[in-house]
Amino acid sequence: MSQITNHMPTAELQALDSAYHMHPFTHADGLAKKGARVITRAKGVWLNDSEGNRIIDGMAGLWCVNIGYGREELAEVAARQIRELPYYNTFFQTTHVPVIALAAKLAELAPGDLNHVFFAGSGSEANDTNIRLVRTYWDVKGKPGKKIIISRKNAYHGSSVGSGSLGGMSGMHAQGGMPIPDIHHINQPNWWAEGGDLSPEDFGLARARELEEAILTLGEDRVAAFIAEPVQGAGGVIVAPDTYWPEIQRICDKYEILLIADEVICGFGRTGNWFGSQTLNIRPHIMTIAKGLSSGYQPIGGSILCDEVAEVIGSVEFNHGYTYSGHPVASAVALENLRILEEEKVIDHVRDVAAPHLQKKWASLTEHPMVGEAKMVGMMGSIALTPDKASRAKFASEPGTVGYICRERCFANNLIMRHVGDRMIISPPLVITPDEIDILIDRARVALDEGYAQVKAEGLWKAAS
Ligand code: PXG
Repeated sequence: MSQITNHMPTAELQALDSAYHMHPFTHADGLAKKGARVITRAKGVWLNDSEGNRIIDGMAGLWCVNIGYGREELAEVAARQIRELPYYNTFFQTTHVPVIALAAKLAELAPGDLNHVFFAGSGSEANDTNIRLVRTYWDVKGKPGKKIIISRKNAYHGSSVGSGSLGGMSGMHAQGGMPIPDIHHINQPNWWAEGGDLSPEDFGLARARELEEAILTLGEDRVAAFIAEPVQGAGGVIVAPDTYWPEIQRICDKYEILLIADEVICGFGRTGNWFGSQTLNIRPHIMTIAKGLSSGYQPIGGSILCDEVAEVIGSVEFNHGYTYSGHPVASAVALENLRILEEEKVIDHVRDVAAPHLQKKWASLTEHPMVGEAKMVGMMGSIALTPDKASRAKFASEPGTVGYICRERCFANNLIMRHVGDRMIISPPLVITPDEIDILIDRARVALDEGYAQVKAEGLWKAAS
C-alpha cells in the first residue's frame, strides 16, 4: 500500500478508514455512507481538518487536552524519554525515574492523605483496578462479604467490562453481558430531567438519601464502596444541586464504605481546582485519574489511594497490573504536563479569567428560545434544550433527535460542541482565551439558531405529553 498521508484526498482517506478502522461508539454502516471527519493537526484550541477547515475545539478532544494542542515541551520530553528508556515495566520489584517522579508529584498535588498511585493506561483500566482494590481491601480487613459497589445511573466510568458495569449507561449494559455481579445503581441528581415538582435543594437531598437507603437495604456488611464523578461528564455535564454532595459525604462518613471519586474528567483543573473533589468538598478514599493527567498527549491513568487503603492493600500481594502501568514515556509526558499546569498557573487562569468569562457567556445562552437551564462548573458546561422552558418539557421526538441536529449545526459552523441526548455540552482546553471564548459562544449561538430553524421546519417543535 502506498503511504497514507494528510495530503490524500479526503474521500480516499474516508474510504480506507471505513474499510479498515472500527470506531468506538459508532454505527459503522452509517459512518461509511457519510465519511469520518479527518483531523490533520492542531494548535492551542484550534483543530484543522483535511478540508482546510479551522475548527474551535469546545471539547478539548475528549475532555482531556487541558493545556491545549501543540506544546513542543511535551514532544521534547517524549523524544528524550524514548531515547533514554522507551519502556520498562514496574513489575518484579523494578522501577524507573519517570514513574517515581510522577507518583511523588501526584501525592503532592492530591488533597489530604491521597498519597499512593497505582498506574494504568486509561480511566477504564483504573476503574477496573478500583473494583479489585476495594474488594481486596475488605477481604484483607476480614470482611469478605463487602463486595457491592454502588454507582449511579447515567454515570460513565469507562468501557471495559468492569468499568462499563460501574457506569450506568443502559445502552452499554445491553451489549456484551454487563453489568458484572455486585454492582448496584442508584438514581442520578439530574434535577432538570428528573426533579419533577421538587425544588433543586430537596431533590438533591432526596437523591443523596438513595445512597443511604441502598446501603440499608443491601446491608452495610455487603457494601464495599460508592463511586461517582464529582460532576457527571459523559452523562451530559450534570451538576448536582448544592445539597447533594454534603449529604453524600455525611452518608459515606456514617457507614463503613469507601468513597471513590472518579476524577477522570474533573481532575487537573477542569473545575477550577486541581481536583473536582476540592471544588465540591468531597473527601474520597480513592480517586480515579486519566485524561488531563497527560492532557491526552499520552495514554495514562491511575488510582490514587489514601494512606489507610494503601497500607491495607500493601499488607498482601495484590495480583493486579498492566504491561503499561507507569509507562516511562507516558509518565514523563504527564509530569511535564503537570509542570506546565503548575508553572503557567493554568488553574489560576481558569478560576480568575476563563471560567468567569465563559460562565457569563454560557448563562446568556438561556435567552435563546430553545435553551432551558445552562449549567457550568469551572470549564465544563451544559445547556438543556427544551420546547417549553417553564415546564422543563422534553421534546416529543426520540431523545437526542434535536440534540443531534444542533450538534451537526455546530460542526457545520466549525465548532466542536457535543450533544448528550437533548443537552449540549462543552469542555474546552483550559488555556482558552477570552477572545476565543467569544468566538466559541458566537458560533454556538449561530448553531442554535440554525438548529432551532431546522427543528421548526421539520415539525419537531413539540413537547412530549
Ligand atoms: N471515568 C470517567 C469519568 C470518564 O469520563 C472514563 C472513566 C474512562 O476513561 P478511558 O480513558 O478509559 O476512556 C471516562 C472517559 C464521551 C466520552 O462521549 C467520555 C469518555 C470516554 C469516551 C467518550 O463523553 N470518558
